[in-house]
Amino acid sequence: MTQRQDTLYANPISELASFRFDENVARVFPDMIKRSVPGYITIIAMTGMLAGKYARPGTNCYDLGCSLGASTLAMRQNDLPDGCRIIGVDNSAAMLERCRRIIDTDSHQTPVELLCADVLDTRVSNASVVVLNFTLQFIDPAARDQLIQRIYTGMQAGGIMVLSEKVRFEDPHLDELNIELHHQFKKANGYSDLEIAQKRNALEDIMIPETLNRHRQRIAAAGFSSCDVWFQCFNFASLIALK
Ligand code: GEK
Repeated sequence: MTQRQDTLYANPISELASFRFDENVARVFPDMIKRSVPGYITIIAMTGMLAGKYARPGTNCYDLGCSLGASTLAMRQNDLPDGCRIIGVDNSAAMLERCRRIIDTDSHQTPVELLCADVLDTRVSNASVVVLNFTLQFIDPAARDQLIQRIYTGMQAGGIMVLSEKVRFEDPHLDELNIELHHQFKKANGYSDLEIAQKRNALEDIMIPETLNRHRQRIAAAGFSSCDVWFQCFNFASLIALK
């Protein structure tokens, strides 16, 4: 599938609507996420490696908010044990339709099931691996505790959850600094000041980052036995939590 450049916010938009994961976004998504999220490539590749280590025979590996299936493919390409099944979930039909076509071009063996559904309505069961790569930040904060609790309940002992997020810093000075560094990262990747500002405004009400402490506290409250950050670049971090 051809990869197109993200120019969605390149021209001035008089009435800026909230960001939506529609066909326009799905079409440019690989370029958008690589140029916008520091460490994205590393996080996806290591998600696959972690799944290779923690997936158990006969269990489910979930990719919640799978978009075009980058984490699903990274897991699948790590030769998961016999009887494993990957379940990718996304509530954007445009994303999922493209995801299906991409997965169809991959010849690895692990079965992949793709569900067009809200992760808040998705049953998690018999899971040895659960991945939320940059998805929780789009979920209503009031629903996040319960989602993580349900994930924990649906996991096997010894299983792993990978949670990657844009984060906020408690110290306002550090928060500002990291926002600025992230914008510099985007500029270095070819986004203009206008593109950065318009995208930021479009995301304002639908992407709500939390502090690492808030994530840690929620993960501990759900019952996970341990949790820590394994990757961070500026205000983007990835945590692993073990049941
Ligand atoms: C990757 N993990 O490439 N239910 C299901 N899906 C949702 C929901 C929801 N309630 N809310 C948002 N999404 C991917 C990247 S992108 C991150 C994930 C980003 C989906 C939404 O449709 C989108 O595809 C994805 O979560 C977030 O590693 O764009 O910054």
